[in-house]
Amino acid sequence: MLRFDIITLFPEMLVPLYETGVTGRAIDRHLTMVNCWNPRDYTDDRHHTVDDKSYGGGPGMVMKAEPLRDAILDAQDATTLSPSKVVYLSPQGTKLTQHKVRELTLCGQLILIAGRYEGVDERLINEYVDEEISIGDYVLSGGELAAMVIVDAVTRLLPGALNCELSAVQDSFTESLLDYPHYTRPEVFEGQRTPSVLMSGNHESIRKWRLQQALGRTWLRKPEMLNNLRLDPERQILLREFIHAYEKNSTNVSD
Ligand code: 9D3
Repeated sequence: MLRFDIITLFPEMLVPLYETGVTGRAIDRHLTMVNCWNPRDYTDDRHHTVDDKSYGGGPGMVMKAEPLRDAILDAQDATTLSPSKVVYLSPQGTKLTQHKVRELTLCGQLILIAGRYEGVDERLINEYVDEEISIGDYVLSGGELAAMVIVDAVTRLLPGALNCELSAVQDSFTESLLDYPHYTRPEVFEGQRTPSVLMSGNHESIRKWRLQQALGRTWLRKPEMLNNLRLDPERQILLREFIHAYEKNSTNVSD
């Protein structure tokens, strides 16, 4: 069982995660649990203050450390599942990768802190946060969507979470390539035919074609991914063939 405890001022944002798709089913199947903790419930002043002005001045508010700390401590006290890891979602974090997602599946409890405003008091991070993670180089208005990204990406790797186990695992090699193109009925859409090999029923030709497409698209769109791979002879030949055909086609006749 992997338990997600999300610390957020906007717990309503997380509702679709419980109710929908892979993440919802994983809860039904007791593979995961998702709980929200609202820092506002850990305030005792009349206005339930969770933020304050930044020391030193400047625009924007900062999330106060004490309500966040008390929410973290309650989340930790709510379970014996281990190991427990505290992740702060922030634009300053290490960029999330599939490697990191795999690593997070080994946790018993993941406490995800979704910040709002300019961020949280640095001392809360120093004392309570194990990892700071960003989901990419663009600006969100808070950490909730990033927390949902982590819950989704981690959950689908848990054994039994997907209906079709094969599409998650694949082999470790195809996982490091881009996907091949997919087609379904009708056979012709707005004049575009489905590649005939996919209609041939020849499973070996189809396997080769898909592997070649995966290699070729990786070469075209994310060539740096190929640098870290050792291609076996079959894959070398398929890729060479793809590059040859590509270069023949993209050479203008008037050149
Ligand atoms: C425009 C405000 N920025 C001033 C330089 C700082 C800023 C503070 C808080 C920018 C974004 C946010 C809110 N973002 C997140 O909480 C966040 C996030 C993101 O914005 N991008 C990628 N990953 C993440 S994880 C959490």
